[in-house]
Amino acid sequence: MDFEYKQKTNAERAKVEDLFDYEGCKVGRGTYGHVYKGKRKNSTDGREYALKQIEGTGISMSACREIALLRELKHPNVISLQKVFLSHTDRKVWLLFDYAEHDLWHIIKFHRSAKANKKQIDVPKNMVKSLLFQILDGIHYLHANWVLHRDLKPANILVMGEGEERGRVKIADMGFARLFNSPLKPLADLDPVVVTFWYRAPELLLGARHYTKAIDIWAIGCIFAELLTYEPIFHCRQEDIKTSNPYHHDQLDRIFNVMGFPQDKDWEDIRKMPEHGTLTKDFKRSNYVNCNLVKYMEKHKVKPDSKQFHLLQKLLTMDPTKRITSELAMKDPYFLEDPLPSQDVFEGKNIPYPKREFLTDDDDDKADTGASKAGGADQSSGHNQPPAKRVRVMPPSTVSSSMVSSDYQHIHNVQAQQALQFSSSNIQTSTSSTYTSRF
Ligand code: 0SQ
Repeated sequence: MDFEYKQKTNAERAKVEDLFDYEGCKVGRGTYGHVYKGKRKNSTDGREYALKQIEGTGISMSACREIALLRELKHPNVISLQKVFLSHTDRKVWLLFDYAEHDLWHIIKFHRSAKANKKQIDVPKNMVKSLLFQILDGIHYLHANWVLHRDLKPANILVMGEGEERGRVKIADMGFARLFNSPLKPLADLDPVVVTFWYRAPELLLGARHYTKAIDIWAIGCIFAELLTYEPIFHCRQEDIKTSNPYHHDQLDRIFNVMGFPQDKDWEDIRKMPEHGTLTKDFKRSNYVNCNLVKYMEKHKVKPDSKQFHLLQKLLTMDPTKRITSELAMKDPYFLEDPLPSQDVFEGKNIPYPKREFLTDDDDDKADTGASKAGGADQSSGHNQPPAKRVRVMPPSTVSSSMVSSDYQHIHNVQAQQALQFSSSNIQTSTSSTYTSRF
């Protein structure tokens, strides 16, 4: 390439380190990369940004996919990609997002500790309703555009702090799921990592071969229950995953202990599930006769005749074909009853949750042993996220053998390549069309 032209484009190219202050402000680290809280240099507006430095170098397949996907999406309740920076000196890819100070993992943890310490925290009256409505709104948008999340859990539900979008939910994916982009892909060749299946739908645990919208809806039901009780509804001992088998006996046992064992009439096609044979061999219906969601929620002071309980039941329906859709859930009587959901989930009240802590390199090392301070094992609560062994620091992340259908995956890979080759309005570079080959 023409040397002068290269010099000119190099000089013109905006560099993340020239535009943002972020040194010493790492707020997250995981297999997906590092996330920093940053502010624009030479700006007095005080606006905060999240800068994600993608793990590895160059435009990897997953970087490609993330950029291609996010640049197509625009919804107030879905994380929004502002810009991409390609750093030519170290071949790093940086993604710029608006900064979300909170997430449901930290919010729930805060309330659980307060409850354990008998500390009274005032929660805005309709906060749970507003959170749920906005989660459904974001997921409805994704589902309408045939994007499945595949790893919904409290750590992936961000909430904006003070600022223009105060108290607004942003659905994100902080990472990991896409490392394993098929539920059938063997995990056996990986280091054993401790993972949670708390948000996994029963059909996945019984060997369902494809991710579906209904699987995301089950996870939303789990999150809703956790917001109402501050306890993960399907809490289960975490396992060291050494096998690709989707069947997890203890996790299914926990689901049946809360929900009861499904009647044949409630889930007719359960017989067609790949792991149905194992299920009938391992489980006895009679062990769960006294188990049901009414009892479980009553124990947690949620009335079975309330609208919130009825919606929870529709979200946590065992048969995926009978589970409510996001569209119908948003029209549920729960959301029509006073108090109505609001845009600012904090309703203008004081936000009691602490800001994210900055991580040090020391914390990075500790992440390898699960002793991180930012979202690592929460020893006090007894509801730890997995002691992260090379899994995550903050927020905690789980391994989820996730996927969309393989067709979708393929389309996305092709689109991702094309998008990066022929784009792009928001990729901060002057010679974008040649980046994939040269970077
Ligand atoms: O939140 C992110 N940083 N990324 C993100 C958000 C989402 C949806 C909420 C739209 C599903 N997906 N991703 C994403 C993360 C990693 C990869 C490789 C691809 C997409």
